[in-house]
Amino acid sequence: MENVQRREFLRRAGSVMLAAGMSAGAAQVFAQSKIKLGAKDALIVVDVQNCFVPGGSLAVAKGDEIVPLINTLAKSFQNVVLTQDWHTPGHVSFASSHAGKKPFDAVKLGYGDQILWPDHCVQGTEGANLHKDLAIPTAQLIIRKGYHKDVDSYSAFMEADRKTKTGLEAYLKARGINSVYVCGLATDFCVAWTALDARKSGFAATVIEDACRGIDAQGSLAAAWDNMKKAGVKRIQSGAIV
Ligand code: VGL
Ligand code: ZN
Repeated sequence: MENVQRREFLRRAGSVMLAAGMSAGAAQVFAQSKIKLGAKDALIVVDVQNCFVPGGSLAVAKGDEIVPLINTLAKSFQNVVLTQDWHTPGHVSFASSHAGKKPFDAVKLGYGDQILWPDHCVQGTEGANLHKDLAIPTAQLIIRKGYHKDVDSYSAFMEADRKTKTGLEAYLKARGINSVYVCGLATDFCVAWTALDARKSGFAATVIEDACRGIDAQGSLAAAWDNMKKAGVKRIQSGAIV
């Protein structure tokens, strides 16, 4: 390029950048800046259990893919809580507990509509164990949920009767935590309900989308994102953190 042409090119490139509201330097900083995490933030790793990964009884497609990413994410947090779906044998959420019903049918229970699932995450079984590659030695609390035989609990905060608390809210508040980041399985059930209840309890809530996988039964994934958006749940990718 000749000098005059070159100067003209640079002048135009510069005005494009200014039109976008950024200097070249600012654009670079913007691309690289990560969310600042501290003592008031917690990562909640939802239900990364054998039953929910390929080979399990309620397998979420590609559910195993998120395990290494979650291990990496956890290193950025001072506070990490793990959850385990932890059902009794013959749990009310199992299709096998309802004569004539099959998995993914819906029934009306005392507390509302319940989707019926294959038997999964029965207390003390291999299927209920955390995935063997989940490696988060710094995790401070494992909260179990869904252990009342007649009540399900997708949410890590509140059972499906919408009255019975798991204790997670009080635990987090007692520790001065005001913002939770949620990842794990499944996006449209336990992750979404946990994030929604976090908002109801007054926490800032963010779902790390690529560190989750969904079940997506009858449009449930799109509906979950819609509900979360309306409730003020933020949606980010892991690159905003790591
Ligand atoms: C879940 C269905 C039934 C979940 C748990 O972890 O998302 N989904 N139980
Ligand atoms: Zn369950």
